[in-house]
Amino acid sequence: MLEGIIVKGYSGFYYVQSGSFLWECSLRGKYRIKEQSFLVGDRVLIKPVNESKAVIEKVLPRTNELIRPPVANVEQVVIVVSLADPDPDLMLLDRLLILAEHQELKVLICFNKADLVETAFQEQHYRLYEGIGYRVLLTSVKNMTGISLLKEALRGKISVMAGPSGVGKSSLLNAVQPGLSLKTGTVSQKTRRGRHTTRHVELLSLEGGGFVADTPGFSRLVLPEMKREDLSYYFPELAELKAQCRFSSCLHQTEPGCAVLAAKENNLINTGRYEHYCYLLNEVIQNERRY
Ligand SMILES: Nc1nc2c(ncn2[C@@H]2O[C@H](COP(=O)(O)OP(=O)(O)O)[C@@H](O)[C@H]2O)c(=O)[nH]1
Ligand SMILES: [Mg+2]
Ligand SMILES: [Zn+2]
Repeated sequence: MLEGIIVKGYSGFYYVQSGSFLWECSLRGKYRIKEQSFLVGDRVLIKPVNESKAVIEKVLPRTNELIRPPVANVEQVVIVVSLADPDPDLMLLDRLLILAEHQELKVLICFNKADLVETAFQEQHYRLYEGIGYRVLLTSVKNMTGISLLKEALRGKISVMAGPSGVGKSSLLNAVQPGLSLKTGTVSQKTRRGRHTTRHVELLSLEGGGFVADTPGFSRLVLPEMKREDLSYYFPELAELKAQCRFSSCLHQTEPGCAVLAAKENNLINTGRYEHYCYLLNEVIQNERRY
């Protein structure tokens, strides 16, 4: 038997990558009967029946399971933010960071289209998120900036791309591996809803080992269920200060003895990040009523 990874499912077959070979697989009878759901990303044991076809004999335990896109065993999310065209949406970035942390995924932030903006603007973004402790790359598909670092970061893992349409997710992957030939489009072409949506999730196999899904991750942006006191744990720079607040239930709004407010006064934390925290706190409080 061979071990491999399901890279796509298509009209009743599963395609399993094992080493450099792609097997067209059907399911063993017992799996068909149980209607066990298989996901792209599942590690499986297959038994070849001829030189190109095989049967899936066993699914190995999953480490996790993303819903959007439906992929198993995802280790990393690459959040792509364009520095221009479209303008960086840091509110969306901060939201995606929470969703990724909640799923316990490794995060890599790519500030893309660096070629379109001044160095100072690039560095401002880089320093802010790097300073908080995230892994950050400045990339440009046009100048090939940061592409080899991105390639390195994708190696050997199952990753998903996240970020809105038009930021350059597909372009970055094409730059990492030109053979992928993913469709890319101009921003204006993309505003037509559904134009580039793919129904089948596919994991792209990378030359150096590893897989990546170009299907945008986290298309549903609802924050995970949590208590209002817990939101600041998702903001590392606030989480660090929380223990110094007078009240353990401090929400860092107007409470006396709040270490976060003190740090804000002294410009030790970024105002934009703090504002996003306040905005999202409101959302968490609204959601509490629903659960
Ligand atoms: N100037 C510049 N344009 C880029 C860069 N990356 C992507 N683009 C352009 O941005 C548009 C959207 O790219 P695409 O990869 O389709 O974005 P996606 O929707 O996130 O997959 C395309 O016209 C790309 O050529 C970059 O680094 N610099
Ligand atoms: Mg794309
Ligand atoms: Zn506080």
